[in-house]
Amino acid sequence: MSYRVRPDERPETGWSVDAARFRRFSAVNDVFNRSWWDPTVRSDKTERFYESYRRPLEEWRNARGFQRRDYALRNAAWHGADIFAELKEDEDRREGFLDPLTVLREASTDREEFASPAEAAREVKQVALVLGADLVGVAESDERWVYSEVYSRASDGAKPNELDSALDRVIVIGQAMDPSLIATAPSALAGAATGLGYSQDVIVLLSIAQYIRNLGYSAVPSMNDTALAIPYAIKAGLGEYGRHGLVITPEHGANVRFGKIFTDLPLQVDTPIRFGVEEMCNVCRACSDACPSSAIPDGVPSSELHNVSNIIGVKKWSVDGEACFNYWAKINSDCSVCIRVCPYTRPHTGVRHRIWARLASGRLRRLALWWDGRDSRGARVSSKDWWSGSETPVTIGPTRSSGSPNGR
Ligand code: B12
Repeated sequence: MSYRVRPDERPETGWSVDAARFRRFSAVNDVFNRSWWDPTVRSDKTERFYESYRRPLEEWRNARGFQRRDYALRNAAWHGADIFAELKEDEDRREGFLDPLTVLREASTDREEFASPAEAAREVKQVALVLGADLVGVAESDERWVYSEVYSRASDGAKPNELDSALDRVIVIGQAMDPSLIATAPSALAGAATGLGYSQDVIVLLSIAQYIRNLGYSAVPSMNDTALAIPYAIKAGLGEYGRHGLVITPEHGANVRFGKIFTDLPLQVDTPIRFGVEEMCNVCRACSDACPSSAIPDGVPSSELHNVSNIIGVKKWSVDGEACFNYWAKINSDCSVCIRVCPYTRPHTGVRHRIWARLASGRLRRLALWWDGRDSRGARVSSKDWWSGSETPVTIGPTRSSGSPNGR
């Protein structure tokens, strides 16, 4: 990584929240939950989409990347996360997706003391990296990003969000996704990168939470449930917000998933970072041009809503979740085209990358984009090439805890 990474000194990292209009988001309104209760989103196609994750499709699409072995791999990659999600469904819990993970031993009754919050944060980050996180940072808990209520499949409506507000620190972890799979998006094969990310996340989050509990503190591991990952990842110094509505990290670009652990262990928090992403997204339209469902805005940040699946009162680039998810239902898999084409999704090693990164985080960013265009970087890789082994699965790049910009 050779971006010019610097602390973001702007209040709220430059994103404007209109306090008078702002309303916390109810998870009942995210587009996945709406696809259960809202007839304007639910359809035969969305049912079939979910079904394709549970049992083999009877008819395979005759398109590369959407054949039997692609779905076989995708669903195998999801298997670990699925086990935890389904474990307590009879208690109306879908752990990791609608409810926090709870497969943990009790916390120890006596507390380990740390010399300082800085020392505690250093140690927890070291532990997080050794337990399998690729990136880790710490943020202060912020009620605005905690769901006002969560979704209950049993009642097909809202239930209270039980997160304890005394847990005032959030450890955010990043898990890089396999770039060789993402390069084939859109495809069921690329969906394996998503599934793997979640399956790995579950184990890493549970292990870090158990470590903290063994020291006598509370720790609630959370994946997609409970709170919005993106504002927390930004606050924890893991990356900057991009036009595609995703966090772009200096190590893996947007090709990364986030999990979080809420804790009362006193930890020093990290500072948000800047490395030219906002300026780059102002001149780049790679994601909005390539998005198959035209769900990504090509204009300036705005607080206008596409539909009830957007949070109210935040001026930002916002994706049309209905359009995005409709496309998933059409192709029977999730889509990662915006990640594939994003200029920050690239091998983060070697001299060429270092030069590119310097250009991208400075005034010559347009030259960096031109260079990418000339090299056709971000072009879709055929799943046939992936299966033939000519696209070797790439090992994941550098790791970092916030506050140590050069990695471990
Ligand atoms: C629901 C959801 C979706 C839905 C629908 C979103 C919706 N509006 O309903 C859809 C189908 C669009 C979707 C698609 C994808 N998603 Co998604 N999604 C989520 C999920 C589970 C909940 C987010 C939510 O509640 N959104 C509803 C409202 C709040 O949406 P919104 O107003 O448009 O706000 C979005 C952003 O603007 C941002 N945001 C919200 N508040 C604020 C405030 C500030 C100040 C800022 C700067 C940003 C910000 O977060 C929201 C993300 O949807 C999160 C996990 C989580 N708990 O955060 C993952 C998550 C955001 N998705 C993720 C990913 C990777 C994807 C996909 C690439 C698919 C894939 N392969 O996994 C695509 C990308 C599409 C895109 N360009 O956004 C990652 C993002 C990682 C990253 N690098 O940033 C997350 C964090 C999951 C994870 N475990 O890592 N997703």
